[in-house]
Amino acid sequence: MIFNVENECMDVQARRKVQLASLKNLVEGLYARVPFYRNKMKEMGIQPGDIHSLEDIQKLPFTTKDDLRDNYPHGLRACPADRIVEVHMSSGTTGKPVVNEYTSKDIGIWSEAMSRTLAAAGCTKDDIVQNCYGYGLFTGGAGVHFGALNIGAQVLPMSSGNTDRQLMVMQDFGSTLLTCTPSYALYVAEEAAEAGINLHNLPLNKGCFGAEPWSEGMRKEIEARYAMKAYDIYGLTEIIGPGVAFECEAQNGLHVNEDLFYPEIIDPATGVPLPENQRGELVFSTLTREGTPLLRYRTRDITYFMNEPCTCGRTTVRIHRLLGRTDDMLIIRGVNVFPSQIEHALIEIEGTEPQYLIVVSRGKDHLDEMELQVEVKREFFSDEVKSLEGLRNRIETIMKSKLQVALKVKLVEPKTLERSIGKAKRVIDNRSI
Ligand code: DLL
Repeated sequence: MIFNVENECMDVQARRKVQLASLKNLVEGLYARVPFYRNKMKEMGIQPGDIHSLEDIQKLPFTTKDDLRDNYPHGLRACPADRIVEVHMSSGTTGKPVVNEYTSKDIGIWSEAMSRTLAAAGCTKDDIVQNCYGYGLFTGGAGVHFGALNIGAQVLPMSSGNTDRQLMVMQDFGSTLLTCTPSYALYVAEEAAEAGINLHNLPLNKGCFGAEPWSEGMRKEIEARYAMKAYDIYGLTEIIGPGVAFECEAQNGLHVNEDLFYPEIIDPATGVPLPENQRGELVFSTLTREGTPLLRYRTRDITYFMNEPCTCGRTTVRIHRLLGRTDDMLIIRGVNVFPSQIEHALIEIEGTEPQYLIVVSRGKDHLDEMELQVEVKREFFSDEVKSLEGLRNRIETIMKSKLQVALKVKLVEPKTLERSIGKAKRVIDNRSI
């Protein structure tokens, strides 16, 4: 189902006109209201009046995750504080999170973007949406919630975890649409099998999965276990949350909500935009946002544009399912984790050396597991077992609170982790998606 035929199926040239008008408006607003952007544009010798075509976007500055960190918490806000009605955050590269501040118009944009996303998976007002994305600072729970309400569907705001209860509700309330990370979907399916629940007999028939990389193989597995259609949905906190791009029934690339979020794919080394079918880094400008609008935000996600017309009738450009990242960000159970966050935290923990190795694997239950091997200072290592145990527990507790996801700590003797003469290898990722 197409939620907004007028916008999603608009003539491409007509859409470009709308995008250009929005881009000009965005640039004028940022120049007038956000000193960070005004200064950047002045440094580059550009004024809002210099934007005459969509191609002129190339004259404008990029925004990076570091820019967001440097302007934490409110430096990129483009409206008075009293117009902000909601805030979401996700992990930054160090201690400071990445912040998105929404006005009520922004929440409307998000609802629209997520309505299109859910509708493309077949969601109507008759659906019962079991929303197992986390509610809280994470955008997954709220994003699906707003979209489903806007469609008029019924939402079960489950949040993540507590799998027994998920299964109980799924059966007793007749959920028809499941939303969670793809790895959690597989875990729930496995628990169902263990509990003797035949998912094929339930009304559940579709799911919207994202927030972490997954493969065609994983899709097939989920579709078979649940007897459902599984759709890929993409988004990021900085831009809006989920709802940036989504699959339709063709399941062949993700349609970008490009009247709302203007996409570019650039060569990450040179910043030069790449043509269709060439892999590069995805960049977004928020065309209509008010709270924290962003210009040319570098997502560090790698994909390519698929421009050939889609059988569904939407005319929006598609991106291939995500192919990786340009940085070292890990996604553990849907939570973004940067090795640099771990490093930062370790430096402050007495008794440890700043030598560590992160080993990520996917457990038998399909959920991610993260082990942190940490070198212990020599004087600590000779200590009694009890104090080593204490150190291990302390690191696990600190990491859980800093990263928002649990890991297992393995303490190792000084000088046992391999040293490298070049770039240190801090992560071994044994997951095959
Ligand atoms: O993960 C928003 C979201 C919630 C998307 C629910 C989909 C469903 P962040 O926590 O800011 O936001 O993480 C954003 O997650 O830059 C990608 O690297 C990765 N990611 C998100 N969706 C997908 C996907 C949410 N479908 C980061 N496939 C992004 C692969 C994804 N990676």
